[in-house]
Amino acid sequence: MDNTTRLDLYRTMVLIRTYEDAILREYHADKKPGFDIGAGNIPGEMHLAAGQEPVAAGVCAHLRTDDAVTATHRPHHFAIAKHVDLNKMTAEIFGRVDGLGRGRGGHMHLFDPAVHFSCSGIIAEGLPPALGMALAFKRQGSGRVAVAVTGEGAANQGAFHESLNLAAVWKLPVIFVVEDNDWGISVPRSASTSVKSNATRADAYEMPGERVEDNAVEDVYSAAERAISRARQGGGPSLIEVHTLRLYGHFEGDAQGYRPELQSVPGHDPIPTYEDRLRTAGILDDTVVRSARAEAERIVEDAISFAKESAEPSPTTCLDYVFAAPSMGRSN
Ligand SMILES: Cc1ncc(C[n+]2csc(CCOP(=O)(O)OP(=O)(O)O)c2C)c(N)n1
Repeated sequence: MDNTTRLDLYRTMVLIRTYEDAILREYHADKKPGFDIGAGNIPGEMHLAAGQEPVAAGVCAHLRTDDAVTATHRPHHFAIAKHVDLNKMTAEIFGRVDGLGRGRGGHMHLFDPAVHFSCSGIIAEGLPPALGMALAFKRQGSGRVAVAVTGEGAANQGAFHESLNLAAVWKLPVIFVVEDNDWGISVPRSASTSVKSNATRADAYEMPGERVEDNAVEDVYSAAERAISRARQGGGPSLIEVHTLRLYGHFEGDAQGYRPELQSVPGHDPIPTYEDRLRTAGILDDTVVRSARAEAERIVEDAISFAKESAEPSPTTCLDYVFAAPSMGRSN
């Protein structure tokens, strides 16, 4: 891997963390004094991906604009790494008219057709649509690929297994990316999952499966390179599981009393860890760190200002874009 790629990975991770921390501040700012989940500029649940940056940065570094990503209820890191329009994404999170979905979807429902990105609050929901897109890509002979992201909790759902099976049968250009952050809300992986590695499950469907153990962005990058180039060349699906780290709660407001290992988290934060590595290798110094952080701050501040300046949707438009059969709502 060349040094330009290493620095790009670092900058992507810094941008993601800067964004998540800014959303964290904005989310809590007007929910005081008591935590009121429905109050403020960003009402509703918020699932942040701080700590999981290596997964998105390492995978998306190989993607083209016309490749597709279907992400999860914890989508910001993949959206940023896939170059979703950050201004429109932030306006969507704030529920404003200039949002990707005109402010109707919120942070779990970000759709950006310009870069083929989507996500959903329904876990494992993104896998079947990724297969559909991959089938179209294969028929077009375009070399495009679809990446379907899921948490390790969602990897116990039927949709996950059905999707792996069909992708293997049809030899589709799809890459399943499992983010194993050890927890499905408050349920530890050991209480929900029969296998130590989802790579084993890939074996069962006779597709390559790889587990990256250490949340290291360069290892994710290498695993993704193998899987994505294989898919582009007609080799079919693969699975990559990354043992990653959810640095914050399942959702904002989660007290995490169930999670004793949190005390040891600072030593495992992937960004300072990577920063140290690059410093030791002589690739990064204080100047680069400062400029990466300043650039990220500028981009994120612009996005948040854009969102705040955008209007809230008018209540008179609340039924616009709602699809219903003509007879619905009629008594006859
Ligand atoms: C079909 C469905 N069942 C249950 C839920 C409620 N739910 C939201 S997140 C979550 C846990 C997801 O855990 P995991 O897949 O490991 O992802 P993580 O939150 O750790 O990123 C559950 C059960 C849901 N959104 N959709």
